[in-house]
Amino acid sequence: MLRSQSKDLFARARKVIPGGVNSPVRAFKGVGGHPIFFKNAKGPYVEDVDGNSYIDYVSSWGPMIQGFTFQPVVDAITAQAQKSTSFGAPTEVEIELAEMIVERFKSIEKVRMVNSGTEATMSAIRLARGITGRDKIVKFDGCFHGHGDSLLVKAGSGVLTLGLPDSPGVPNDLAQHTISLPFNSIDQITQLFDSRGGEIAAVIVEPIAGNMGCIPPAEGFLETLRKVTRKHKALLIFDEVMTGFRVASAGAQQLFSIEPDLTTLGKVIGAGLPVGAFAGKKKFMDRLAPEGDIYQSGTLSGNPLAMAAGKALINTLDDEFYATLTRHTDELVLGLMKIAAQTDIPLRINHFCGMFSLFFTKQAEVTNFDQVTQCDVDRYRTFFHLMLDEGVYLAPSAFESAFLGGQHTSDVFDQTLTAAENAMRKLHS
Ligand code: KE4
Repeated sequence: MLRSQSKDLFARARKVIPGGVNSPVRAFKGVGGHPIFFKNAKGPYVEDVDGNSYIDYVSSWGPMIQGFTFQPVVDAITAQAQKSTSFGAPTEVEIELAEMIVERFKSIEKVRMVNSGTEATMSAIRLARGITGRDKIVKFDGCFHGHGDSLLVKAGSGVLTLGLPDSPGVPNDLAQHTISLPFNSIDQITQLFDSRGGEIAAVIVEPIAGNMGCIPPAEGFLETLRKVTRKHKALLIFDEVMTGFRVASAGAQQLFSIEPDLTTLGKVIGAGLPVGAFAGKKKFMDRLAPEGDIYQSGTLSGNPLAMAAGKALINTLDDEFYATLTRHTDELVLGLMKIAAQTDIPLRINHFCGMFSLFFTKQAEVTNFDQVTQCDVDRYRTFFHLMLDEGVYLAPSAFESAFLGGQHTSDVFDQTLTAAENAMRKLHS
């Protein structure tokens, strides 16, 4: 496939945008080559500036769970734009989206909207520190919670892709308050709380890790986090920016029946417009200004366009939608595993409703960061480009999850599996 216009645009972009992109993972550093510039998308398909069409499994990193240019979302944005894009004052649509979230998440009584997942997690951390009067936070290696200073420690996603153990610019005085443990390390989290529980404000976790590839929680891991945080009066924060409204209507906390103290959301709740949210019980959320003394704010927080878009999208995400998406995800994963077996390619796939990750490895399972780093990233890189040339757009990094949604129907899977068959045959040769 010719992608000369993307290449030219990338050269032009690099003159005025750092690295030619507005977010590092888009730069293809994880897979080599230059990024693809898109101009159009519909349903499960995206079209690049050279006129090439691809089946998309990036889903704008999660929001497009009903596919691109989903008409109810387009109509909602268009209608709202006619009334104004923003007021800087309260609107009814903000209440409506907050009510939808409260209705679905048992652990949530109040919601504060922000403009990104990063804002959501950094605000949740400040809230937890303010409530407990403690400074230490615990995260897990390979989990990514956005680029807030306290959380850029052994992070996943783009940080992992670029091999940046931590980022310069984060003061040591701050980084020292972040403790990062191996994901799924039940013993280590128990020992940490037994020895230093009284210092810890919060544990923040992706309940299903999606930023080192998709890694499920080990049996008892989330339950242990819930137990030790409750015992030592620290807050448990589920970062469901990726899993919220994706793996189930009420995210991973619904799948695993765990009630965190705070939840962060993003992606799907904005339907592709900039939105994040942090939420929890009244007793925690009412500590936020102007009700309480812990400050957080945002000029465009609760932006009516984004609220209208999120509401229109979430309105279509009912139980039947998730049952179908679960079935479709299983169908695609089974098909890919069959092809790998037929072509004798060692492949593991971790998956949940609407998301999956490919690990090229002979390891029996991939359940933590160390095992992720032992996977064949070069083979992923080659597979990515082979699939691209077959018209399938996967995540441009081995340390990301792939996403599918309501528009990925069986005929789309047939096209995908044919592409995978061709790619894996070439991979093997
Ligand atoms: P944003 O600030 O990018 O909206 O959200 C940060 C964030 C927080 N928590 C989780 C679990 C996340 O996955 C993310 C962002 N996800 C990445 C993709 N893995 C965003 C893509 C990018 O960085 O460009």
